[in-house]
Amino acid sequence: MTEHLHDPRVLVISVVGVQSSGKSTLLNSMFGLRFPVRAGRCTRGLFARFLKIEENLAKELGFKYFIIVDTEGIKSIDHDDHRYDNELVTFALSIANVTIFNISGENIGPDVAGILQIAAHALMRMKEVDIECRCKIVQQRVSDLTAADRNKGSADKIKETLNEATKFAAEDEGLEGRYKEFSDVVHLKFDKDLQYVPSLWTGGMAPPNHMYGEKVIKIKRGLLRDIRNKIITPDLSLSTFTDRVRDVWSAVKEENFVFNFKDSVRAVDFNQFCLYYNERIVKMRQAIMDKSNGCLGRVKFAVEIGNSVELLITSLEDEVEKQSELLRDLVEKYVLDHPRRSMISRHKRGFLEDVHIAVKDARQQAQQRITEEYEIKKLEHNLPNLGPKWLVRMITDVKEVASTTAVTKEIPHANTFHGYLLYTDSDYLHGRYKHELDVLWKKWTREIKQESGITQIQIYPNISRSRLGLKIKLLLSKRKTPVKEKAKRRKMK
Ligand SMILES: Nc1nc2c(ncn2[C@@H]2O[C@H](COP(=O)(O)OP(=O)(O)OP(=O)(O)O)[C@@H](O)[C@H]2O)c(=O)[nH]1
Ligand SMILES: [Mg+2]
Repeated sequence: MTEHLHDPRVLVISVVGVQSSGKSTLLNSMFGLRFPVRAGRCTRGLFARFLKIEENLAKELGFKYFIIVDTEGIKSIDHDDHRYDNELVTFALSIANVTIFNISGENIGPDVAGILQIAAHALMRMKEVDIECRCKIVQQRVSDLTAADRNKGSADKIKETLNEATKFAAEDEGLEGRYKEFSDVVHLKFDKDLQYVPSLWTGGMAPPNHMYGEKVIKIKRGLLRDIRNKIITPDLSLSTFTDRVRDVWSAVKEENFVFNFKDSVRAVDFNQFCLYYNERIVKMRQAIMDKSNGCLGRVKFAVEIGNSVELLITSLEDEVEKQSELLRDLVEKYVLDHPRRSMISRHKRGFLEDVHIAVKDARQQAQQRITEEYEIKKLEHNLPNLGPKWLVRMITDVKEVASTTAVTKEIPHANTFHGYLLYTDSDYLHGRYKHELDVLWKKWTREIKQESGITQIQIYPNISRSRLGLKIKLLLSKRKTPVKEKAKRRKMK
């Protein structure tokens, strides 16, 4: 079709609203269409009609086709999860140049306001990729046309709620400078874009209300006026519309976070809970690390008097227990003191489960640090007598491997022990040289274990080899006669 019609420009109009609020009837009356209409749940999913504009009008407007999108009614009993509604509304808003919010009855209920809020939140993110949206609110089945005055108060309330929600969402997105009101996210002017339509059926055997048709025509004229005045512009061609549908659909599907919440206030509340919790986790980690630093200071002494590493770690356990309890209490208190306690308490269980995992993780890290230090100190303690001989051995071994694998030219210091320490943990090494060094490492640790008599020593795979190697080197070089002293002795001779 795109090819056949030479990829024409299109203007997309969508409608959203509660189930059976008369969306399809409104579009049918406005554009002479035949979207199915029925009492009870009728439209399912989204339907689009491609509509050719009469030639003279097309010339005047500057484009030839409308795409009219009718959507499934929100708040249907088939979808008790708000996620479906949120996705549907955001999708309909994002693919259209203008979206009609169809409201049945005198007021926008909290449910519909919630959907509008979540749409604002998501659209704020979509605006980052330049998706703009315009919005009209059609309030149907209001008792008579003077309702406009009566509804002024309710319109102000709606506006206030939406602006409040926008502020929340903007703060959460870190965009408070850019979005202050709902109309900053979705183009909507309350004085012009909020329209009232009387009921089509006045009841019983009464004929259709002619005022309905007149009012609908008036709304349609307003739409066309906005198009003529370039307030609403057809910025998409048929092919870019198809692309937009695809892009927006994946964006909507990826927006898991926001859509899982009924409205943006809830999303913001949850975010703040996360922030608070994460700050506490950092503090917990710090406290356990501080405690493990204390243990590290006692490692040397523990090795000298022959205490086991397990004994050393016991003192860490008290702190871990203390921190775990503290965190759990803080989560409980946060929920208890929260102004929307019943809502936020739903997340409590998840956070409490997470406390367990986070504490376990911090404990494991601390234990590992202590064990690593313990092994090194034990090695130092048992190694002194092996000194000079081992340094010479290691240097000779490394040189030999470097020369046989011919890497001396490619890798700086490859044939020195220093080079070995420098590169042994890095990804820089590969091929045969790396393999030979791995073999060497195993041989050295095995033989050091044998010679030092430390049969129980466990070289943990995650102990950094260069760290252990460096320790060995320092230890061995300490045993060597210092250069200055050598020179002194030579002089004396
Ligand atoms: N009383 C009254 N009934 C209306 C009005 N507009 C539509 N209806 C009736 O309400 C029923 C539902 O109308 P639809 O246009 O199918 O409503 P919808 O919002 O498209 O419904 P879903 O697609 O199921 O969400 C139909 O029986 C219509 O005849 C109205 O202004 N007043
Ligand atoms: Mg319908």
